[in-house]
Amino acid sequence: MSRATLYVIPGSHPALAAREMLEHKGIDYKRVDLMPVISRGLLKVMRFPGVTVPSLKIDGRRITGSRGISQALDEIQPDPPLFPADPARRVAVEDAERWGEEVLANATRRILWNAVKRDKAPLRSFIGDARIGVPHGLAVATAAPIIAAEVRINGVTDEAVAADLAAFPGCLDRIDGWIAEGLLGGEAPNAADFQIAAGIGLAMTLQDLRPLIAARPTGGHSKRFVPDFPGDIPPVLPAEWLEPVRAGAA
Ligand SMILES: N[C@@H](CCC(=O)N[C@@H](CS)C(=O)NCC(=O)O)C(=O)O
Repeated sequence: MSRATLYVIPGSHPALAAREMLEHKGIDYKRVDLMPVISRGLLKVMRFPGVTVPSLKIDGRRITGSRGISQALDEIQPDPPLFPADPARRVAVEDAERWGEEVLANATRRILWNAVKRDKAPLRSFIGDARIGVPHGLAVATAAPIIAAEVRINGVTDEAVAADLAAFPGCLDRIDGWIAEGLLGGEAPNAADFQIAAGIGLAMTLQDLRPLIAARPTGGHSKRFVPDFPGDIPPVLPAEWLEPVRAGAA
């Protein structure tokens, strides 16, 4: 039996993908909740190869990154698999998973921090039952330096986020297409299902975006693979940024 500890930040989408993958595999694990930014120093001290969450310690191995985790989980416990046995289908799932991480998850992370920069109060709704070492209200009240650091670390400029939103309808079309062709949303979940469902789950925490996503196959897909995504952000993004999303969803 594998012994696993998963390091997460409450509401982190790749961390939620990792949690769902561990649960899908039936691997027992301990979850450790970290505060953003502070997480970096702790993961470094613990000698992980990177400073982001999710980071997983399992069977003496230390892995940082949701895609490294999905690969390692299949090595450690092949059943049920996260990648198809057929080589061509495996490549297709790996490509979709990589897009989910490099394009979708980065865009939704930038959108999230831009919204939180405008109003930090909704951060509290992301913490849920997490044990972060300080009272949740205090964590939110003192979050300004953490938000400023995340904005810097993740390149959260207004220009980048306006561009992310302009590209977002294309992301939704791409995911709906993959669902229609059966690459995503099949009977047997794959690593791309979890990665992409989590990225969309984060986008759906924004009331600005939720109704536009919920009406599409990708909304149902996200709810199926990451059902308990925490967080709720009332409308906060500039109306002109949302125009392309509304037009693309119509
Ligand atoms: N591409 C990485 C993303 C890692 C990442 O940026 N994680 C964020 C949370 S979503 C994090 O650790 N943020 C805290 C920080 O960088 O200070 C993955 O899929 O694991």
